[in-house]
Amino acid sequence: GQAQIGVTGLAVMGRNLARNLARHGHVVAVHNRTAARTRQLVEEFGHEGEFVPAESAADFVASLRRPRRLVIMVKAGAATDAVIEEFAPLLESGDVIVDGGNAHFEDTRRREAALRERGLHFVGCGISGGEEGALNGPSIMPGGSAESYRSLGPLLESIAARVDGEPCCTHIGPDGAGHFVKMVHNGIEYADMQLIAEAYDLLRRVAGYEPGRIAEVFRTWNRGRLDSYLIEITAEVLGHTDAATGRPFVDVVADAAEQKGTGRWTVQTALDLGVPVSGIAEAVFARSLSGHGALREAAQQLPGPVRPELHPDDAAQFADQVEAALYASKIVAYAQGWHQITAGSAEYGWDIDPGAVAAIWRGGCIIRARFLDEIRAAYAGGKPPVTLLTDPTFREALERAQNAWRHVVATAAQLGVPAPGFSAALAYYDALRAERLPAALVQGQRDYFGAHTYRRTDREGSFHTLWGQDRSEVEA
Ligand code: 2AM
Repeated sequence: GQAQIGVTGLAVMGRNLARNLARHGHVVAVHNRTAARTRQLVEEFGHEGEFVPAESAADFVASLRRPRRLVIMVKAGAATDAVIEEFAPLLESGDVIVDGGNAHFEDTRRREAALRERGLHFVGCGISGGEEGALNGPSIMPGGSAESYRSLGPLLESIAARVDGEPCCTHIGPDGAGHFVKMVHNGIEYADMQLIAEAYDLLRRVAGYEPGRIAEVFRTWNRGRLDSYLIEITAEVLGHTDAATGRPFVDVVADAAEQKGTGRWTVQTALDLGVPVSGIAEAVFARSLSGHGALREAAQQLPGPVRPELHPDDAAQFADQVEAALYASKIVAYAQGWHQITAGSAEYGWDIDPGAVAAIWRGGCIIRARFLDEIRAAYAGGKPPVTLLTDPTFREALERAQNAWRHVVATAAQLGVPAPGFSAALAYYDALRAERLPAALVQGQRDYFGAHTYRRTDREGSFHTLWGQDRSEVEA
């Protein structure tokens, strides 16, 4: 076989990935269950590079140079298993199967273990950036063995987005590490989007700005430390006018946010790992709440604050405070996401380099931003920070944002504007800072009703108070 790599599953993502590979001078074998798609790809885009179309699985495999590198781009779940089972028997020891779909990392771990038994490398590979990214340079998060990366890495790096000349692709870690990190990326994306949406809501309902004005504010922010793809596209969406009605586009869109599930996975996994990702969780819950029409309808009659909604005397000053609150909350959300990455890495033995993850998210993906350079720098020193919050750069930003952050959250509460992302971020920050937490009281309650025992601050051991008797303490 002559092809350096093959792609099977030629819907938009697979097709664009194959075109990206071909445009970079690689000979790409292409295959699809329905052969019409394969023919169409070669007809439409054959001039972009060297494609080797195959109609049968056997021809497809035969067209690949060894060790064979075969990328599967089909729907996550049963389809992925079906395609793996179709191709695995045709492959030989040392060949590499790449799953470029949005698989759950536990599925990737299972598939990797099963294929390793059969002498095959299986690489669960997170690919971020959507259709456009797949074609012009995505952020790529491959898991799997180090050996597989030696053969696959250069190909993937050649088609990834580039920032300052560096490819946005690195070997994340063994088995499911790549899909895990991609999952957390999406969770952080949910949190970031929610925070930006709250900033918009506050500028509109508290500062009294119209969407077009807010678009301008966001464009200004995008020239500063908040510079990011998400702020950029938010300004575009807010500046857009609905052609049919002449009204701001954002006002004619139904306010029920949908989700495909990776944010939910992030939170479910965080619960299992015992990692408090409250910013991501609030973002997932906020989308969920928005879709509960009957619940929201029933709640329309509930009373709000007695105080009228006062516009601050100085709306411009409030806008600056929202910018600071957004930046501080964003630091918290990302700190939580990185906590989850390091916790997952420890739990599964992945040895993930947290700075490298920041580096490959600087380009190609939805959360790409200047901000990620700071996170990378925070992990570049000798000893990684326990939390990003205490990195000197972020610590200073949090210090400067203090008053504004608190004022914005307090104002939101007083005026009845929901800001779950901003509030949860601030609560997390204050809880971590607290010298003593009311968790001590919770332990007392648990010991009272369930004899769950507690530890003491002054002595080793587990203790139980005989609440129903003379309230003496016994060592458990
Ligand atoms: P199709 O064109 O034959 O439907 C996205 O759905 C892509 O995954 C499509 O290219 C689709 O092929 C492919 N796909 C979906 N389910 C599949 C399966 N069970 N086996 C093979 N390919 C599948």
